[in-house]
Amino acid sequence: MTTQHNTTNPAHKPKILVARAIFPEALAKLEESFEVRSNQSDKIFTPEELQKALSDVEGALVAGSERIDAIALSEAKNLKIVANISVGYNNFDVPAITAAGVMATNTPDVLTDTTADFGFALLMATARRITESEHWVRAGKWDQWSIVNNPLGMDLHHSTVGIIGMGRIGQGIAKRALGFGMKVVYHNRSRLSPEDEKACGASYVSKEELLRTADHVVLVLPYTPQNHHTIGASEIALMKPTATLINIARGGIVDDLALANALQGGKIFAAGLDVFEGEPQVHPELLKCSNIVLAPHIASATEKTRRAMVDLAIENLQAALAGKKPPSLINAEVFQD
Ligand code: 8YV
Repeated sequence: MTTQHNTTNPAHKPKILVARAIFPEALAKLEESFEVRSNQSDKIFTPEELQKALSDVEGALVAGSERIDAIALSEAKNLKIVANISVGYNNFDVPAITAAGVMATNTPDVLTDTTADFGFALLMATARRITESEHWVRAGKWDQWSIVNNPLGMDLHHSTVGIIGMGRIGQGIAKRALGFGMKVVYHNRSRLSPEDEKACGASYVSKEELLRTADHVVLVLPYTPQNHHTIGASEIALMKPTATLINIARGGIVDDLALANALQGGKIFAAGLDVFEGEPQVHPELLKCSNIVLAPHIASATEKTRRAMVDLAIENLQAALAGKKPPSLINAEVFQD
């Protein structure tokens, strides 16, 4: 599955792993300085393959599909850095990586606006039933048009959006919502500064109040074991029957089966999902729902942003292997000047 890219003078080039396909120009740039083992076939490594692929490299570029934990690192005697091509790093067991003396990095900031754009797009598509409408057209049902028989949606303008997880991307969604005249409420582990709240036009509320009052609930919080099933049957029960739920955070933040049951039972109006429990699998009950918009984890997927993510991951890797502090180091305690 992997291909070895030999260089003219490998003795002077540290060995690195590129665990998923990246842009050819980025790979070529890496090959100038490193002996690159790359998985350009893009078939996701099994845990055994990953363990073996990490065993003799000094650096690795990985993505959310690679779980980096004590087992993956158990043979990695030369490894100095694992550079995630992703801002979220729930695929990293950070204490295990730190214990192995390995630097861990991610790709913050470069994807904030692109991801916030997508969150808003998914919200609009869900509230206005855009994919359902497309299916309606494709099924030749347009001639059944009537004032009351179209797929009727829910308004965004002048409605209330509730954002759970008010980091950079959550704040980006809030700012976009202001342009639609929406009221913004949010819930977060910690409250924003008064200046940041003002910039987002956002009011802090409890999670329960948010779920009870929001017309649209958008999830943008990081996945941690504490955040597992932040939204389950009892949280959905607090939501308005007319509400939409958008998950661009991580699979596991929502109990997907509970959501499917709620959508099928008309407990909420609709959902838009970019992330799933056990992705790339999608719960079969979700696939049965018509009042849902499904996307394959594409919130950061524009060419410009994916290139910027790869470039930042490479910058992190190059810095670490040159003995410098990577720009987005997660476990600073591992870095020694
Ligand atoms: C990635 C993401 O595309 O950055 C993140 O946290 O979820 C996406 O931008 C995905 O994780 C692949 O690594």
